[in-house]
Amino acid sequence: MKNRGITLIEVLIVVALLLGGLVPLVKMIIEGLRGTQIMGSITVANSLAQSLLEEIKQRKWDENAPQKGVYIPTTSASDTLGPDSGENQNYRYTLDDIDDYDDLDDNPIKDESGAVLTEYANKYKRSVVVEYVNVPLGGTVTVETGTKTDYKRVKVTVEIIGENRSVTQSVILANGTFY
Ligand SMILES: [Ca+2]
Ligand SMILES: [Ca+2]
Repeated sequence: MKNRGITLIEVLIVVALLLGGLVPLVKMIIEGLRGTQIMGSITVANSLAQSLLEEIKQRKWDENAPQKGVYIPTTSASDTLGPDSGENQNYRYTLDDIDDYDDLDDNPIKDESGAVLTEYANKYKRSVVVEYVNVPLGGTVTVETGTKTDYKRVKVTVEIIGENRSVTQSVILANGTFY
């Protein structure tokens, strides 16, 4: 029997089948890579949030506290949240208590000395909110706007620029607690 070889139609069918299988495969790979990239940026954002939170936890609870972890009555806590005289959020080494970080807008992201961390510039930005909260036993934490309480909540948000995503980490720190 004569070997008739492969016809053009057959070749085209094989090519079409290959392409048909390739397109979803390539799509899957691209989506996978994109997913990995998003997971990567969320991991970085979380570590940027974590490191700032750790830095803040090194500060004393209040401007009027003599040192970290020393109890002071609520009445003598400073009246306003935010940096105090001579302190500058662009140079975070000047911040000595946790609420000095309130309203911090860390964009571009900087280290404590104020040096821009270029690897994160235009990719991430950090912001902080510090507020007095009520922490009732077994109840829900509520924000206290009227007066001072013995609890400050520190919330660090890291936004991934261009991805419309952000991560937030927070901690509640109590007056006089060793942490
Ligand atoms: Ca201060
Ligand atoms: Ca302060």
